[in-house]
Amino acid sequence: MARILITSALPYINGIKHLGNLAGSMLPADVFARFQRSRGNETLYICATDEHGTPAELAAAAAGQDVRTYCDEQHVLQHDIGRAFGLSWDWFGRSSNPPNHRLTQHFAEVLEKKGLIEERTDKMVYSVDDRRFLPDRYVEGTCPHCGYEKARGDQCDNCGALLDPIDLKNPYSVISGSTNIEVRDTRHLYLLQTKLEDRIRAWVDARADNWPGLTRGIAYKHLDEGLIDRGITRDLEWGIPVMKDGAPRPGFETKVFYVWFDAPIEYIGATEEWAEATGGDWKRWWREDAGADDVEYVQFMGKDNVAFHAVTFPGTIIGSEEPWKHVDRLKAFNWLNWYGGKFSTSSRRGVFMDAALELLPPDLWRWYLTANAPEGSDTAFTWEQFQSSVNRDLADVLGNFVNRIAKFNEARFEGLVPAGGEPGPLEEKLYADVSAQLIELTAQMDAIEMRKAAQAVRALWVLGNEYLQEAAPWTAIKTDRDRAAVVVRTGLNLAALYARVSAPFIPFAAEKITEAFGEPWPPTWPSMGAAVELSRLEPGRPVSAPEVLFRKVEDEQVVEWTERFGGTDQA
Ligand code: B3M
Ligand code: ZN
Repeated sequence: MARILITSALPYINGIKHLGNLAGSMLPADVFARFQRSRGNETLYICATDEHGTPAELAAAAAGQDVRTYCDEQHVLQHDIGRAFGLSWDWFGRSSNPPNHRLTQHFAEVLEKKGLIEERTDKMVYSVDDRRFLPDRYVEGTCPHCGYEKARGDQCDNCGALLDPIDLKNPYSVISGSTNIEVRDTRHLYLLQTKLEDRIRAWVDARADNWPGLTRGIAYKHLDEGLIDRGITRDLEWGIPVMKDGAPRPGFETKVFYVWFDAPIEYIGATEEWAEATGGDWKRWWREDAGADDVEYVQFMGKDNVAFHAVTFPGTIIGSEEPWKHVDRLKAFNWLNWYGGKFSTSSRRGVFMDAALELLPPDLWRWYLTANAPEGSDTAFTWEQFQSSVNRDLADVLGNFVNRIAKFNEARFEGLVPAGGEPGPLEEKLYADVSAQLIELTAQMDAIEMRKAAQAVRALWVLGNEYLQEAAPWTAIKTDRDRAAVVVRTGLNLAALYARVSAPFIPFAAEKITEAFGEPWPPTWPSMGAAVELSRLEPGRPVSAPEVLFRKVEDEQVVEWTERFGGTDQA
């Protein structure tokens, strides 16, 4: 039994996430976690809200709330909506909780002892009208790299470059819109990444062969551009206080750690929260001197987060020279776009997780977003594609199969798994085809190739439909009841198998099938031997037809939602 630690990028606290956020981190991490658990691997899936920095302060101000109250409320909302989507986090923590405070302060202290942190006076953007410094997202302007006019102080959303606010051309305050901006001196802690550069590169070299091309490319792009010493404190009130020898650090009383310094540390902090709540042992997952050396650690994130996970956070850990668990595999995703443009949190463009669940059950979203995951390139959500994908795959192929075979069994075999007859050539062929697809599916799941894995699941569903069509139990029953019994028994076993392999993708429907068939939940992943897996249900076991598994998305709904959500190609 292996031990698998899984984290997905921590969603910012600034409001319910859109489908693009879900598709590029939390959902694929959940699919992978469910797969690993069903294989019997000891699995820990950790996530949390990322509650510090300018995103939190700006959103709280916009909501007219103090930051703490805002974060308290939004954390609960994000937790509940994630659960409603079936996200099977073992823990959903908060970066503002005490473990992250302790750990972040610990890392800073150790890094300073190793000579990797330095106080520097540096130039920062200051808004004269707002009478304050404008860190990160408090300032916007034109990107010096690509000319995009709404680049944020910390990062350009257009070209992905990490920015320093003073690099922006034509800067303006996000608080007041004022362009009365000066560059003033302020004192901050700097992490000396220039001293770490060689060690980080060696670390990347040692594992990047195992990373997908997208991750590897971004990691080396950043390394090749050359690392710079990075400010890890900010002139903000909300965040983790900067300490020295157990007291506020002189000169830093009104400053806190930079959100991107503390956020990845919350992966560890949230595991500590989990341990406190459940009696688990967090060090077994995170400290190589406490058993974590045999953990496989897999991270999920959107491509804009890769540099922080592949270069800067490893730098924090490497610099500490402490035996922390490092990431083994980094799975990154491109953008899910909304038609021709981007989803946007600030302008509420696209469908958000709460609205999605008001429209349709979670499995439909989960299936579409996994089967069409933005893996190889950016992909666009359109209602038309969504409708055809879920209607065809879920309703026509899977739903129809399960319903048809279970109903037929109720009509002709009193709803009991039929006895009698021996498998023949059609079944032998089916076993061979199903075994091949099970091998393919398991390999793609292992490789975290979400689209290919979904394709393999769909191929298994199609095999069942083809089999039923050819074996035609409704004809056989007229002349050869034993033959019909073999086909129905095989069909029911296929349906039960579908529940097991589909559960990571569509857990709600899978559970309904499982229940109707009297199978155990949570499910176990099948072996690759279809002959055995398709002879599991013992004759005489009662099985019922689950209620409608998937309702079709109607044309009128597509028209209505296109109108309501502004689905157009105009960005
Ligand atoms: N909250 C950024 C994002 O959602 C950030 C991820 C933190 S992971 C440690 O894009
Ligand atoms: Zn840019």
